[in-house]
Amino acid sequence: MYRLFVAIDLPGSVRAQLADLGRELDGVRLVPPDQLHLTLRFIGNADDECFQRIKDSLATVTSPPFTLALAGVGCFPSPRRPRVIWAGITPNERLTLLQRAVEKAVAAAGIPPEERPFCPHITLARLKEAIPEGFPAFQSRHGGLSAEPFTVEEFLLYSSTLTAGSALHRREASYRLTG
Ligand code: 2AM
Repeated sequence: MYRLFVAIDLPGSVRAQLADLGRELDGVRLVPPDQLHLTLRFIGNADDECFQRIKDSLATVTSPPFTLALAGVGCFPSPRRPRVIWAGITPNERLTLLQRAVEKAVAAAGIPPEERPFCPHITLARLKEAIPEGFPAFQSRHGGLSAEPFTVEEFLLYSSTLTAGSALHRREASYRLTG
């Protein structure tokens, strides 16, 4: 059984910038730098046959490469009961189109549609308890966060294995963006 999600990976320089950012936060569980990613679609559990269907269906997705820029930091699901702290993404039509194409491909593989709207973000940290005291100051410091823009040239199918308190992500397939 696999626990799957589709994501965009980040260049090392962007990971490093986000890791530096995370270090400003106390009392949170930081996402390890090598696991920082932008989720396009969380799929969840899939057996071998379903995994294969998803893997094949994603290969039909087409998109040209495009540039992404990060902007701002925030928390989900609400400032009063936050669970994660994230870095935001500047609105990007190509990203929206890619996410829709991924959604379509996943649906074609027999996965029920995602009901929640797509809110592109990169999770930096998960909260153990309340929001850290320094968060409002952190948020105003990084309201205009602009890690260097980067080109997205592929997206990936990942499996995630839950271990005590963390998750191991494994690249199952990668898909080049061309055109
Ligand atoms: P996140 O980006 O907010 O951390 C792998 O678990 C990825 O899928 C994570 O990046 C996670 O969100 C995202 N995801 C979305 N919905 C999820 C869910 N219901 N359970 C676990 N992960 C989910």
